[in-house]
Amino acid sequence: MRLGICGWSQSGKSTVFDVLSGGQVHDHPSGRALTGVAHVEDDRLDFIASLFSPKRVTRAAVEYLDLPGLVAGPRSQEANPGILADARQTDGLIAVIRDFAATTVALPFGDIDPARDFERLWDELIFADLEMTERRIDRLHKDMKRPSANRDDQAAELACLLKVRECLEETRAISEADLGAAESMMIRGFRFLSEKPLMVVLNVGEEAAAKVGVRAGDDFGRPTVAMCARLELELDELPEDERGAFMEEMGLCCLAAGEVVSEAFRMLGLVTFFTCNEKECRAWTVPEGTKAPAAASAIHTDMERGFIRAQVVSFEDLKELGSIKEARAHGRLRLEGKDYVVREGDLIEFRFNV
Ligand SMILES: Nc1nc2c(ncn2[C@@H]2O[C@H](COP(=O)(O)OP(=O)(O)OP(=O)(O)O)[C@@H](O)[C@H]2O)c(=O)[nH]1
Ligand SMILES: [Mg+2]
Repeated sequence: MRLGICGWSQSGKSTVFDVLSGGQVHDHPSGRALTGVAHVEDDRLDFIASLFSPKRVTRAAVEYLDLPGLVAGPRSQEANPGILADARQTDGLIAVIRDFAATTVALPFGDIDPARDFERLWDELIFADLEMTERRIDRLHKDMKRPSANRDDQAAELACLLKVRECLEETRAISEADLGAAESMMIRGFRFLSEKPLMVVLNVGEEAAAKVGVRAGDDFGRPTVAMCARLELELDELPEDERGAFMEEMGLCCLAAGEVVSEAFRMLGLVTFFTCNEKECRAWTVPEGTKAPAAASAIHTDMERGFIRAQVVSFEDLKELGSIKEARAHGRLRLEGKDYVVREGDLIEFRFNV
């Protein structure tokens, strides 16, 4: 899974990136996108590992892309589509919106107004998509003037892109363009930005740090997590035994980084399941609705081909009963067939035959 971190310049994107990717990178080259991989902290995996004492614990991995800041003002329409081109190669976007008032950090629009900043960011995404659509429409018009063996395909693509353009011109997401299944397939290769799952990290100042966490009923109409990115980064750098006292001093009740990852998984429609034996305990992510054999193929394709059954226990049952043995004794260890849909938190042992 790959998530792009985007937003206006100086909104705190690189700081959020450092928090999410565990602060491994300290040098953010200006004007270039930077990639970092983070392993998702998960208490459930730690609990399961404590039961099996495996040699290795492997966490789910997320790749983050720290994008250069979008520019406001006259240069925006020429500069921003280029900056956003990298953002197309992601599965979803995290928009970092500034809500901290440091006088030393420049404000692209002169003042702090998260709702406006989000709206303008959305306009930039739409504009970049629109520009790409228009380029393709022009190309098709030109190509269609010449004889061609695939005229029908060209005409179908043109009709589809005209619908897309109409939608974008009204600053609506492409998902609202009312496209049929074949049309949706046709435009998949464009990797439109306004079609991607999008969430917001509201980067709040130190004085509002106590209010971090998930926000419902937000201003943005998107899943939103409030975070004081700079403070969380400072906390990451402290020895573990000093964190509690520092958090108390700053009035920080909890950390938001974990919430961002959970919200991102939710918005992408991903579920996490676990496998564990004496060798390795591991977290895997698959799209919601994945059936057991396809989940097994995430581990090894042979396991899908030779799939016989899945032995499943939910994390809640395992936690409550404390061991696989007790789960079995209470009938909570289920044997599921090839139509079983994997659920969030399942611990699965695949039985297969190759
Ligand atoms: N006071 C305060 N400063 C912050 C906070 N988050 C980020 N900053 C500061 O704001 C400045 C910009 O942060 P970056 O994370 O580099 O912002 P960016 O969005 O990556 O900037 P560009 O890549 O240049 O667009 C840095 O000096 C940060 O220390 C915050 O929550 N509070
Ligand atoms: Mg940056």
